[in-house]
Amino acid sequence: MLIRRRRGWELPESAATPEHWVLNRRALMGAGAALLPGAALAQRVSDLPAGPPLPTHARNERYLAGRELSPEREVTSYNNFYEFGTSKSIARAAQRMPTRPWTLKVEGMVARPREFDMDDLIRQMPIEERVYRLRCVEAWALTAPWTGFEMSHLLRLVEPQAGARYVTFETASIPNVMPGLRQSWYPWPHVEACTIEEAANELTFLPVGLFGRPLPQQNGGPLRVLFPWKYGFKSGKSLTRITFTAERPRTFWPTIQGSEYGFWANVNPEVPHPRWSQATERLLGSGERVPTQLFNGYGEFVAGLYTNLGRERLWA
Ligand SMILES: Nc1nc2c(c(=O)[nH]1)N[C@H]1C(S)=C(S)[C@@H](COP(=O)(O)O)O[C@H]1N2
Ligand SMILES: [Mo]
Repeated sequence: MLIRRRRGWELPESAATPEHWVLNRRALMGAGAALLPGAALAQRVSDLPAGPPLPTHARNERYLAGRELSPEREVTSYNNFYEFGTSKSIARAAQRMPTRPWTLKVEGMVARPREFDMDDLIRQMPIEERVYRLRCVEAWALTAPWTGFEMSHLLRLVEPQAGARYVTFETASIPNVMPGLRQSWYPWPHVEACTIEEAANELTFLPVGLFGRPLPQQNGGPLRVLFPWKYGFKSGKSLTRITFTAERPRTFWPTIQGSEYGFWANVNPEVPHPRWSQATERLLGSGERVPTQLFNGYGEFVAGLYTNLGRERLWA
């Protein structure tokens, strides 16, 4: 049992990109289709359904990734989403999850608790595109354009109470489409959390789109959260509830393996995972190894959040 539940995390390097996609991509390039994004999209080689284009939203140039975008195909086919299984190839299974109607509950210590219909929420929020890097604790990383809205806008709508100190993000539990929920040794539902200050930070983003299309289920559609300066396991997918509390909640990964995964999970190349180094990361697509940066390179935005927390285990 122990081996089983650890398996996904013990394969950080071995679960390579499926070879047939690499081959197919070469064939596509050979046909000259990769020159035009539109042409490439029209000739998608995989039978994984992709959504229609979203309306165009301006890219916010304040957040520069300093890296090329990862290939869309890799980002949408190499995923961690344990509700659908512990392999990286859960995309097809995830796409069986219906994303409409979809309700997001925002509750707990807020002046205005709300139940948002997904499409109403999107209409009320200022939507923009941001290119963010995402660094998995397993040492693979991606760079992608996400369409969505800043968490701070949602905070303004629901008005957290003065005593609210933590924000919990809960993923949908839909047993008939999520085979992973039958793995009862996991503490479902997936909940991860942050402090109210982290939630209000300008980087905390709620994507509803990816590469200019509705956010695919395998990447957390229809709505997820992104903390680009934290290890990826903090960025919960397919959210149905956001709860404000005074106490720090018990969250998913620290419950499973508290010695390896903590509450804060800020990226730090100098603090190794107990079973591997975090000094470098492997880029999805090219497979290139590059140095990992403190706070995943977002220190200018977030380092100030942690100056008075010296006693906390900030890096795991
Ligand atoms: N509900 C849920 N959210 C999740 C996960 C998960 O298993 N379940 N995996 C996390 C991990 S470990 C990572 S690295 C990222 C991966 O996001 P991506 O598949 O969009 O790249 O999602 C995070 N969010
Ligand atoms: Mo991860």
